Amino acid sequence: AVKEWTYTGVVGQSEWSEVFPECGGSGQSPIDVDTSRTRYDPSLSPVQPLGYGQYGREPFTLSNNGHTVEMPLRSWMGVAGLPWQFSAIQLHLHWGNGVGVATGSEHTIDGRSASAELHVVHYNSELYANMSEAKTQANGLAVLGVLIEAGGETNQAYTNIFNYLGRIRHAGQKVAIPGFDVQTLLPRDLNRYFRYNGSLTTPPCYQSVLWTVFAERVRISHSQLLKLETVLYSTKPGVSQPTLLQDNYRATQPLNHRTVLSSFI
Ligand code: SG4
Ligand code: ZN
Repeated sequence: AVKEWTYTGVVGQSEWSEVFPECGGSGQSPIDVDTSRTRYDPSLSPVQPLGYGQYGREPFTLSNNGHTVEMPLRSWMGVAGLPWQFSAIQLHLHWGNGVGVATGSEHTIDGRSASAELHVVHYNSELYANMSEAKTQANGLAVLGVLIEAGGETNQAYTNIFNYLGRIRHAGQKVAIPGFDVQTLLPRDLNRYFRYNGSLTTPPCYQSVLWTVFAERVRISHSQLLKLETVLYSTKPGVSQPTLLQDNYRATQPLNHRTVLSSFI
């Protein structure tokens, strides 16, 4: 059976490791990237999304899984510029609660949070047959992380997702949405990023992820952020007290023995 977990409450994140031992490991994610301690690695080449723009006529499926809004990607989408070939699996977001200070991202840079964070999850298709085989293995997964700030104009790329959040307000709901160029969700500059070995940021917290966190942030408008933060519920349809799906980000974890590499000076 799948064990349940939440971000707060009885089995909140400080208790994850009691049920999911890997969550107490020494190489966990997310982390704070302390830019005074990153190491420039000239061998880190630009990240190259493969086929993100070839969405064709096929719709994507957007779902509320109770922990996030998630969108499976096509099997032929992938990413190059990493030490192995990785195939895309899905993307999802993390965010805050619409009140007070700008929190919501999982990674922080020099102690500062962004308002939200996009994750594009890939598996190592050179070494492993599929996602379930890869997700427990070192370098089995590669996640691209994009910090999202609020302010300014409507971001049309994110509208492709946010327009449909009202159709999947409750956990377990799905909606088909028109295909769009997934690369438009990423920052323009894919040359500058931080790279480190970490984990899934949710249980079971497998330490299998080669993380790429882009230095450039993307912007969405304040009203787009507010929509993301207030439209979805973590509860199933029909419950008497629906709970908003908010603050679905994990606290930063100790870096311990690890070094964060940067692709730029
Ligand atoms: C979200 O909960 C996704 O819905 C999960 O996807 C994902 O787990 C999990 O986040 C952890 O991913 O990039 N934040 S993260 O480290 O991709 C996996 C599913 O459960 C295994 C399908
Ligand atoms: Zn994530």
